[in-house]
Amino acid sequence: MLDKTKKDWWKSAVFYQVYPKSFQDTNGDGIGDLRGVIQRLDYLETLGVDGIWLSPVYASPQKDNGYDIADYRAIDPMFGAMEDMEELIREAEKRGITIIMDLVLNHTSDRHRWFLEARSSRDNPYHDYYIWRDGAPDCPPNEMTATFGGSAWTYVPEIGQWYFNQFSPWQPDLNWENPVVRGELCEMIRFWVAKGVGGFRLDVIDNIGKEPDHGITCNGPRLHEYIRELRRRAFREDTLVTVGEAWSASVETARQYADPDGSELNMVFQFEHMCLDSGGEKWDVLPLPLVRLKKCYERWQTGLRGSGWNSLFLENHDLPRVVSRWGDEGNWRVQSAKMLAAMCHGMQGTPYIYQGEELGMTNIRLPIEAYDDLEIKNAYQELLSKGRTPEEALEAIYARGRDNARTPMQWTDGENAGFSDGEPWLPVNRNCLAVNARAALADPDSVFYFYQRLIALRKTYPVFRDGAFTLLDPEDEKCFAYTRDAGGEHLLVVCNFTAEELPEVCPEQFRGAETLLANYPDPAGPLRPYETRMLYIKA
Ligand code: TEU
Ligand code: CA
Repeated sequence: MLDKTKKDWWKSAVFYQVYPKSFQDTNGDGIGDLRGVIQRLDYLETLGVDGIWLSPVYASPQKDNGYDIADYRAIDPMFGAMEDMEELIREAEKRGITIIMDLVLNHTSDRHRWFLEARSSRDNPYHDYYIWRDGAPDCPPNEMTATFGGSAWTYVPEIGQWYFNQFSPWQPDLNWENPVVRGELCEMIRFWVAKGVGGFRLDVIDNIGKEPDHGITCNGPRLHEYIRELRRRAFREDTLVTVGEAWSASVETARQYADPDGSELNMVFQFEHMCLDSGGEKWDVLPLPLVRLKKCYERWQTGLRGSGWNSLFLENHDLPRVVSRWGDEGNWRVQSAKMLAAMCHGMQGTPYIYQGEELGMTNIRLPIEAYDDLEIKNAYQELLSKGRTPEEALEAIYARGRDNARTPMQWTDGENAGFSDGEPWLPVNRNCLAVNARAALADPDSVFYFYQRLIALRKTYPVFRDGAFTLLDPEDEKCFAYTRDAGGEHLLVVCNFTAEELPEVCPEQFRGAETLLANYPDPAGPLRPYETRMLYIKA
């Protein structure tokens, strides 16, 4: 177990993301709940993770599955009660698992009491909690568009003003320029710290310094000032984990967010590696350019060394399943899931496993009516209006839609995959007959045990945390190989990204080295389809 009283404990940790709506239902309403998370803590302890990043469980109308919060200090009845949350924190702690809550500070729900007050009159004390501009009903303040479709401005006829909503009209942006808002949010964070929460994942934190009049959303001029204020006032304890989600982060800005001087956050959660297989927008699906991926990782690995800290991940609740995306879910599901895991977990940073990733869960293909996500529904219409056929639009959604990651967790091969006794809110993937936790736990060669081993390795060999990264054969389009070196320890990670046999990659130094982990028996000679090897020597 990690010593979590140590300041940088999260550098040796592995986190697991729970998307509670899809994890485990315990009362038959088809929706996962907090008691379900409690029930599955033993499973997570077996996997070996040190913490759970829990997607939002706050009171919410669920327009964006809880990323639209109506009350930051209440648990949504759909997920349970405050007592369940407190029990989860306690029970997790007993198993060495820290609970990290999701903080959505950029916007609230349009049902939040602050917003209901704010929109009721221009003189209301809460009015200035949000961002308002005067204007005529047919003419929004500017052309900015919302992430989930339509204008970024919504008109409220009663007061003759527009409010700013970067994501959707149900998610009005908070006015961070108002110090009272910042104070409220800091107090709210302290409420959760007092309950024993061990840290926070900060949703779209790069957006809080926005300046809509200048079309600025990310990286606004006061962004880092606000984050430093949060650190001073809300994240007071050095041992709290803080993770900033920032789609816009570059290596340079990441050094600010995750400055080792501790003035802002512990680590960034950035997506550059997740955007390389798209064209102009996320629905433009391209094959993975492996050479670009390798160079992207190299830039981040070397660029943050000693001057920042990164998150390592291949999935979350907004992304498709990686085995379907970069692996081969049909022919080489198990091998490619393990290869991708080794590629990711061999690097410097803090790994995050998204629920079901440790089983090699795959994407799903549903009829358009069966999807729930507001982004998918909107994107489908937009793709059609841009001239794509319904088939083409659906293909893009099959490849990139967020509901790929949100199908119920596959626990067993039984009814509804053991997720629920009722009708699940989103269909279960039919491959649960083969892909499920019970089967994985019974099979020593499963993807699950490969992840378990990766987590254990990170705790055993300091080189995983500290080693300097060197990319081998940068121009090789099929194989991704790198080394890590620190304190006399040397690690080699080799990953065949194809179903072809490739020549062996083994620098002289690693001849005769110990194999820490591999996804085929007898790991030597040419690389078999999606083969991965982790070799280790200590001088
Ligand atoms: O996501 C940030 C974000 O920018 C996403 O909208 C992202 O662009 C999109 O999912 C890519 O398809 C965070 C949360 O992770 C996401 O679930 C929320 O919908 C969003 O913020 C708004 O809170
Ligand atoms: Ca339930």
